[in-house]
Amino acid sequence: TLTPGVDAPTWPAEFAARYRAAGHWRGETVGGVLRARAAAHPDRIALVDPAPERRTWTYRRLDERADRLAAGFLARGIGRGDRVVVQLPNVGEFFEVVLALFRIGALPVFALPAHRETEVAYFCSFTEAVAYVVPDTHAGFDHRELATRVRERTPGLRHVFVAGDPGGHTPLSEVPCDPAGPLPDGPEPHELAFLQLSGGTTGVPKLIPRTHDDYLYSVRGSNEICGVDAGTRFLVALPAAHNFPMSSPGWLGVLYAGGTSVLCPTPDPATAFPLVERERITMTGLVPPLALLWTEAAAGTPCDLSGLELVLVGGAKYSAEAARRLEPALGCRLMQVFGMAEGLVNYTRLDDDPETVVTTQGRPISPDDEIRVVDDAGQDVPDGGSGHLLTRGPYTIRGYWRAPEHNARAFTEDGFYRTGDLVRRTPTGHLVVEGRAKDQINRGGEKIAPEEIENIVLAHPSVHDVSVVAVADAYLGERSLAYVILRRGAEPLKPAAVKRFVRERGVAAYKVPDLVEFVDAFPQTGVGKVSKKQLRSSAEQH
Ligand code: J2J
Repeated sequence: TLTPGVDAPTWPAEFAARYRAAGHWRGETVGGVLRARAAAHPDRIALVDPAPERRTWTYRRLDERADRLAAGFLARGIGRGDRVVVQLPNVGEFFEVVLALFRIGALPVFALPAHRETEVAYFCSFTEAVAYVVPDTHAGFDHRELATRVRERTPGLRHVFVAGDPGGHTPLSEVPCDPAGPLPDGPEPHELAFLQLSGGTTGVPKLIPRTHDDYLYSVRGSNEICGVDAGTRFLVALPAAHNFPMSSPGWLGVLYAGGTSVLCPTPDPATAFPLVERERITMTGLVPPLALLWTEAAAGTPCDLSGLELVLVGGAKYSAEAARRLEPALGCRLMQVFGMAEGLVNYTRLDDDPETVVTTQGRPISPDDEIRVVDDAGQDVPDGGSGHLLTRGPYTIRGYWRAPEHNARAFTEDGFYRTGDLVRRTPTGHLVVEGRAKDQINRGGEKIAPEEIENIVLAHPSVHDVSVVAVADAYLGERSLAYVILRRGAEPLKPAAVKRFVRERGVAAYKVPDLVEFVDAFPQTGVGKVSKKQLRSSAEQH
């Protein structure tokens, strides 16, 4: 399961050799990096979990905790190549667990705290996971009950570990043990480190296989661009399991540089601003709706935000008007980031002129990131024109995990990833995101695959057909609207009933349609297919 090229396509040998020769892939692993930092500066603070009472981890303690937890996982038969679905909020245990798994070469599968039964059961069965790690409760929701239901549906799942009160499951606190001897060899740098979730355009999310070599290159490159060093105090405001707060430059960048990550339980200004002051935060990453909230709340806050040096904003389009207001309001620098869990990450640069920072989404990390902007026929558009963004490079995957049919569509024959984003490239090589060709809704940075929700709504006995589309929203950028055609003779439904039906099927709350509208027919394309384009433009009248 760890052999690159077997469960997922990997880079052809000549590309791998080139990326090594260029010094991009340095033969490091995450477990090795933690070990090296713990040896170099054992007493520096790596991690702060401020709630409910403040806990800190030095580099030495984090390294030791990872070892003991790794030994405990091994003692329970979890080892190299095994998949473990990790669904933890921004708590210290998240770091202990994933660093222990990295160390033994077991693959975390990064679920988000918002995921529910339908998603988690799918991650567990599709990845043949042996274990699932949850908090007891989070944001008023009991994850132990969710774990019980997931376990009933997934016989292959051998363990459920709970951070906190375990209910009927195994307490995570019982897992760590003294390693009997040295731990067995960890993973090789070219092997998979974890499976990350794709935003998704299809009925089920695709899994993204990242290697230690490629991921650590993107992290190191991000650190250089963002100026992350041992003095950086980074606020993990977004869910730590998401690719953006993990690697752009994120908590992993901070760990790489020997700095300090501070976990933010929720990213609203009321929670985050006091932490920024108390923990002397220098850097954070936000999605555009949060950046708007922070910008608006800054004027009235009694909190001292003057330690903030840099705020990264990305995950969805950030309007130039909003971007212009951030620096004066927060008294720090803005950097736009346009990234994707599949790989390619673009940043504006600290020495870009202010107009470039507010009007573009940045340029790639690496000189070896290959960018193509093509028309519908796949032909390169002239410089400055808009088109589909294709990319290939030293930290962009060559295929999703166990998805050969989808890979044939999502990648070109010569290995370029079709991002589904529509962009324009400026003469300086900066990209401006102009739209999207993929069937996805970007709800303030949270991605929704309409097909996934349509499949759920279709299961309702009164529903004949459904189409889920994006509608513009001043705050979130986009919200979701479900156009529903009822069966002839069916009892009329209320929008709330459709929403409840989706929620009760067990999906993340952000995927429940914001709006539901009943129609007699969808606009048709020439070949009788539902025209999403027309639906979107009628949705724009809302
Ligand atoms: C417009 N669209 C954007 C931006 C992402 C850093 C930052 C973000 C992500 C992320 C990430 C955008 N403007 N600034 O992984 O490391 C949309 C695009 C893209 C998709 C990827 C990172 N930044 N997007 O958002 O895998 O459509 O990663 O293809 O969740 O988000 O989504 P995701």
